[in-house]
Amino acid sequence: MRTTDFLKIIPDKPEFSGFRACIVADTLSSDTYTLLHNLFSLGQEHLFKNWDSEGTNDSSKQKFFENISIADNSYPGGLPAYVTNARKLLKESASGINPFEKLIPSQPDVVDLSKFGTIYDDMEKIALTHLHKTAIVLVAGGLGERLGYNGIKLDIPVEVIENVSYIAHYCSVISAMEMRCRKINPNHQVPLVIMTSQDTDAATKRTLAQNNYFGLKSDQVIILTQSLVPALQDNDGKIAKSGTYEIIMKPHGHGDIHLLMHTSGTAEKLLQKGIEHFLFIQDTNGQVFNAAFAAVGVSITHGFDFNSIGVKRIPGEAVGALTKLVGNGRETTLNVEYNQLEPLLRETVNPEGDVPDAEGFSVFPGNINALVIAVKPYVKILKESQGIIAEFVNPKYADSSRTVFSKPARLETMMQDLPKLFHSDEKTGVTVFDRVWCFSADKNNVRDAAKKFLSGGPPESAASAESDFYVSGRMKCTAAGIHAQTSVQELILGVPFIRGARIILRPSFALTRREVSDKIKDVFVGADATLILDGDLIRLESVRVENNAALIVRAVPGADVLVKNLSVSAPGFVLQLLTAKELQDPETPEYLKIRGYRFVRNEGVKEINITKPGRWVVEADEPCEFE
Ligand code: UGB
Repeated sequence: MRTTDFLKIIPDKPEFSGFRACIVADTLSSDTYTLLHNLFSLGQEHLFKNWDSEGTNDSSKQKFFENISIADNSYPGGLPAYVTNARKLLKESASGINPFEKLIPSQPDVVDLSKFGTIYDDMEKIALTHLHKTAIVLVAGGLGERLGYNGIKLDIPVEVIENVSYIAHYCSVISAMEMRCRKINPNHQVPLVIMTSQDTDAATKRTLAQNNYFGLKSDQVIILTQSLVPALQDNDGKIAKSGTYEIIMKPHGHGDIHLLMHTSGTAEKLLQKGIEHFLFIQDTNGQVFNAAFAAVGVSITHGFDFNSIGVKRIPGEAVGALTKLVGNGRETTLNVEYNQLEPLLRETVNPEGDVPDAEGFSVFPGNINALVIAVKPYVKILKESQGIIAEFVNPKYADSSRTVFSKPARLETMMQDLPKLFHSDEKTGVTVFDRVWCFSADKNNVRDAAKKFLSGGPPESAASAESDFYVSGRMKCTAAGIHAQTSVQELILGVPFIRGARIILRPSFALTRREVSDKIKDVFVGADATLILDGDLIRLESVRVENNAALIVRAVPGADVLVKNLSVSAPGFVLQLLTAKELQDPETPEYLKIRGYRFVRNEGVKEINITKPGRWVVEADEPCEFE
């Protein structure tokens, strides 16, 4: 378009004179002209009001064009598509259209794996044969500000005995998966896709590089970065500004993962490479892999194209509810956000809303955003939707006229909403696990966590996540016949921490519940004792780790280590509360402050490190190699 033609669409009003002058004198690229033309056609001329003439604030103008071009390029169909989608959704919202109109909610059908047993083990066994067809997708665009941690949440330690971070833990699971794939393909790499955001991208890349990708190869880690979307100031979808040259940008939500899996071609590429299931996980859930493999087994046996790992949920809890919705000629199981569930239930099936059962739980399991998605139908849905999954808008209206916003809104999307685009031949399912076994996130700072605990909800803080991490370690061992003692619950800064045996079975040692029982016989771990096992060929027979003592066994791949007839009793790791001074002290690491304690290592920690492959027996102090 020529400048003279373009000028015709800019209103000939004083408030646009600066912009007109700027355009005449400028040498904008043809892409920018197209974008400008689109913005004017979309009624976004307010963006150019009161611009200075050429020569004044030119760098701000330049920045404006850069930002708006990024927003245009990041969204399939560009800003015209974004604004068109926004107008439709804003209109529906303003007219109070109920997204659940004519839908009747009921308890979803679930596969119940909340108890261990043969079926549980069978599901894990099936998943083990499928590891080479599984890839991990980690959404990590959120910052840790809400929990008082000024860094990426992936860097927070899951536990502070050995300070293993969430990302290190997840990568060690991937290495362990690869180890088990070696029989099929010695060079197999399990793909890891990480979604970052502007807030987390640089720090995530830095942490990976500084730690040599935690043992993975850099080319198996695919990083996709989500962009912000323009905020909207009114029902007409006008893009909101915060100054003459700044547009307000806001996060689009974790559903962006689907957009990026599509636009980057990652989903399609991994399908071509033989990946059949994606396992979607969040940034801070240390227990997710306890359940994830059994869930993959369920997806395979039940033919689920979308399988949500579900947990028992307390009515009103801020966790999405997995709900069967029947109506409009269809029956689907979807995530209904907790704030939508209550009115939906009241209007349809129960005027009392979401009521607790005899055990205090809702009949609608909680969605923890741990999802198993079959890749083939996924790629099909992505192509159909361009990766834009069930966007919604949630404007805060200034009054009942629903015409004025009290603050700018934006379109949002959630990863768990993918089944909203499913056809009748795609199958969704829910697999319910014991909550502590599969989910304990780190989302809240100590003060908020203590409040949540007081009001009867899960605290979801660093301390409760670590406490639950150990609880799940004890569950794993108890199910394998090990005596793992539990002790009292103590409140640390108002957050519950359950004392008991701290058993950390690194993924290298066991990925499935069955692997634990195959490797450990006649073992006792006392309250406040610590047992850490790291190595795929370690076995324990007749071992006692007395109260407060600690035993760590590490072995390199190929080291077949039998630890037997061993008893450890000297004090190992001791939990020490931070003092009020330490809590205030800028020198105290934030990852400790968000917990309120540290573990102090004593000399009595018994550590067995086998650094050479071979067959080893450890009975007394010295490891002994034989054969
Ligand atoms: N995340 C991103 O990667 N990008 C984003 O733009 C936003 C988040 P939150 P949320 O499991 O407890 C969800 O913020 O959205 C990542 C469900 O809606 O912790 O409040 C972020 O880094 C809810 O139904 O969760 O709530 C993190 O890894 C319930 O299931 C992940 O997305 C709840 O999660 C989740 O982000 C839950």
